[in-house]
Amino acid sequence: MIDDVEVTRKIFERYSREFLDNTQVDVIIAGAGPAGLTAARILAKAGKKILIVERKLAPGGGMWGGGMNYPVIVIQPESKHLLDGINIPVQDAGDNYYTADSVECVAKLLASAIDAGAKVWNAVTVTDVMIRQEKVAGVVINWTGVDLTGMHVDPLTIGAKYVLDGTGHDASVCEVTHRKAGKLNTPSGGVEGERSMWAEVGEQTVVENTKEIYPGLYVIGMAANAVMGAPRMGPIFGGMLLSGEKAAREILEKL
Ligand code: 48F
Repeated sequence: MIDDVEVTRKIFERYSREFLDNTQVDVIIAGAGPAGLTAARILAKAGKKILIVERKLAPGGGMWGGGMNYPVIVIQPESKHLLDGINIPVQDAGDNYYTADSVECVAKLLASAIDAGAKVWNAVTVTDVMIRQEKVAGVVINWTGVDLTGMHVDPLTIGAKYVLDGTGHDASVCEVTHRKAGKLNTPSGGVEGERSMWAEVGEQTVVENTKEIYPGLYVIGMAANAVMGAPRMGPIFGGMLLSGEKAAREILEKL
């Protein structure tokens, strides 16, 4: 026999237990794109408590659609280990280009992060940061539905030793930190804004620009180029994976 009210109770009991368990974590990652999921996997595998907060219902960010919705991505040889390591078949396309199935990439990046112990909250938006002693010490969250409709509902706060802005082109955690807390570690002190497509430069700078952009706040993936005024790069994803890996390794040394 299935009792509909019991179904409700089971969902709420488990969710509230898990919610409470994640109110203070080692690292919060805003955005479940390829950069955020890669960072989550490496950090969680090292035993850290990781919470990913994803605005949309489906994690995966801009990776699902490959290039113009042809579900294939291109990566460079130096990032291949990050797909090989989670059993994603990568094809040698010649001339130092490799390709992978974009849907398979999202599925396995997500599954491997969860298997490593990372928790994903979907349909939840990071709307602000918590600052203590001039350091980002957590994020402010609300249901995406509330955020989109603009209902006047006050948010909740989750604490973390480090926060990663993996929100892609929006760089929204950096933007709100700049607006409310002060200068970022960028040439102007603000969000410089991304430049037009140039894959060769963008793929290099996305790794260089992955850094602690404000005390306690790292910027990763496309957000790193958006913040630092560097180009976008379209459906080549090696830099996103390497950016997530770089941030995770740096944070592991500090935790
Ligand atoms: O955009 P996205 O995939 O970021 P990424 O990991 O990868 C970029 C590539 O997909 C592509 C590219 C490759 O060359 O340029 O764009 O840097 O994923 C970002 C995720 O963050 C979520 C958003 O829904 C997406 O899934 N997101 C954005 N703002 C917020 C957020 C927010 N305020 N709170 C929570 N999630």
